[in-house]
Amino acid sequence: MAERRKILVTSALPYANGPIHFGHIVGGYLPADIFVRFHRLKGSDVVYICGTDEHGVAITIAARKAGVLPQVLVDKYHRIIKDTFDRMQIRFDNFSRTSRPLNHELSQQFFLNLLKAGHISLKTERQLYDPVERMFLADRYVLGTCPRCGHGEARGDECPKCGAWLDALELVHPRSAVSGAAPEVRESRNWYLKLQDFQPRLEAWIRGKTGWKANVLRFVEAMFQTGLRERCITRDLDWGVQVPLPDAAGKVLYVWFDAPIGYISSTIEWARARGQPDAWQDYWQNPDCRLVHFLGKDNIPFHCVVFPAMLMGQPDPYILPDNVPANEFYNLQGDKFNTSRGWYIDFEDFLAKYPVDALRYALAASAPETRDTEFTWQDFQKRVNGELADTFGNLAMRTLKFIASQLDGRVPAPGPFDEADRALLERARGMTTTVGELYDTYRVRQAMETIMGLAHAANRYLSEKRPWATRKDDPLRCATAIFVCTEVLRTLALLFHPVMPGTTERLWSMLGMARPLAQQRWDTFADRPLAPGHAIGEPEGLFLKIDDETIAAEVTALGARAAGGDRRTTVEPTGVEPLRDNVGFEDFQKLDIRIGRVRAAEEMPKTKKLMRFVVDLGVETREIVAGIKGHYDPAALVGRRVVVLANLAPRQMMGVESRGMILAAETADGVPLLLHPDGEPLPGTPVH
Ligand code: B3M
Ligand code: ZN
Repeated sequence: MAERRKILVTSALPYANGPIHFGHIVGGYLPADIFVRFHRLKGSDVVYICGTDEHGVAITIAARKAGVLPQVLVDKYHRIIKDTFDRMQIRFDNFSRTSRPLNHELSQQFFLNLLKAGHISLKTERQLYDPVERMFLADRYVLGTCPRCGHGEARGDECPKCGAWLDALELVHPRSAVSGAAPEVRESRNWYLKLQDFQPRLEAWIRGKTGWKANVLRFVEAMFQTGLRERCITRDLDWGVQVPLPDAAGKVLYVWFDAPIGYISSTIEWARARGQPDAWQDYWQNPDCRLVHFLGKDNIPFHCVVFPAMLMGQPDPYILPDNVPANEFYNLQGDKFNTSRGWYIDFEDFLAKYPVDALRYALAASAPETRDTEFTWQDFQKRVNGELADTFGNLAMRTLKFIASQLDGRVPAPGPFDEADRALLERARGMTTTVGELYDTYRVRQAMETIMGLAHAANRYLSEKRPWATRKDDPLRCATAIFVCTEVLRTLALLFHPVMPGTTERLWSMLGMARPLAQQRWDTFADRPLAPGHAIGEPEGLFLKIDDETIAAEVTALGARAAGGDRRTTVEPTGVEPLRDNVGFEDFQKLDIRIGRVRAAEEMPKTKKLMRFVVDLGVETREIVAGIKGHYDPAALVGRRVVVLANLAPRQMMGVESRGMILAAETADGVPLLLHPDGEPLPGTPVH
């Protein structure tokens, strides 16, 4: 037997700086998961790799905003993001984190290899510098107008609108995202990757590709036209992968250097976990392996130019992607998804009310494969009611209930086929080829249309054949029609399986099948029709319809949330203690609670929890010790207002006299969340 085709599939590593939304899922994850599930049915040897991207300024800015250390932030969002993927039935073979030591080591090795081969140069060049915050402004720390498309919110390294890979110095009207100040230009010593060394090889490689999306090719060609040049691949930051050289203190690798290497380290992790530590090389270093990167269009330059160049510059023979099927953007009811503005749909919430397969289908059927598309509640309702329930579900119920009630629960033996019977049967049988081709070439939307078209045709056929009317007078005609419809249903289960795995397995067992659908073989499926006499299982509804009021309520709730009613909090409460006994107002009045302003904050040595503060209370400044170490970045707290119980009797804590208490909420898992007032009251302002 020929060796099973090896396929390595990756989905872009999401930044662990916030929750992911429908747009992420439909762009880089669901299409990949569908592709992987399809290829498992094909019998290919597929490995599906992902993980969180935990470095870079996307992380440090979010951590700073939340007032926590980057590590605390990425730990939290790694968990939350992974949970969303689980709920969405996106099944990676390994889900790693770029902050793991293995990824650090491998990234440093890649850097040293490129340096040794002469593809990296060290230069002192001009960089943007924030005079207020006294820091170099890398990447997202600087905003400005995109020199390519004129978008006003371009970042120092990329434009979220047109996807250009930028140099911060190219931005028109740059401003610091930290202080808002106009940056100065200062010299800094950094390492540059000489991309121009690879241009001829990259061009030859990409121009030899067939089947790539036009948007991806256009983008890359434009980069070639401009001409590839040296790009700075190190940053003055204290979060990330250290530059592995003796004279590089305070320098880390640019996040887009170590992030794609995360694909490789995640594959190594997978291989080690299976007890075959070298198995990753059978994919990454095997010229017969097909590598596919799924992602959104803003990640094109890094996957089609930068990472391939980094791979070409290694002494080991890495493979390059066979395809990079990048998707366009996905919006929500006419506007961009925006979690901080409340313009999003919470996965947990959504999936508590609607089945995951309905969402997977609706997303797949509206995926932004060739142009920007959007999720609307109305479209979701239409797809669930009109397509899943009334077309696919209806065919299943009409057919299976008929068999159960009229035919003793057994698939009937067909009589001779007429033209209509044969046409439908052949259409169904040919579908493993046509739909297989669509799945294999990343055209999921068209696959959904084609499969639903078959369900639709089968419903029409059933209405024309009217088996319930021919049952008595012409039982053979009745049997033939039911046989044909059962064959169509069996095929629909397979065709829809990559998109709706749970529902189709349910249908499969209603069809009375013993071995799971996931273990069927795509290529031989059409040659193994149901045997007459086969006993089916218990038919039950596949999809529930959603009524108009429910949809109207969802649309209203979305609007209300965006208007500020229900913002997502940073840390979810997980449990509450019972309320205590009442106290009199006089007792409450004894407490002197004031607004304080943090003048200084530092972590105390030799303790796990304590941080030492100097707090301005208006009338005086004093020292207070608080148990929040590890949860907040002390530097980010300076200047912040806090709420202080000012007349708590002084206490000695680790050698410091703490005078007062900084109030914080404490979550059930022990995370302290500092309180702060609305507005900016003066220090000393009383609280009651
Ligand atoms: N984290 C960008 C993004 O989430 C980035 C992808 C990395 S893939 C190696 O858009
Ligand atoms: Zn742009």
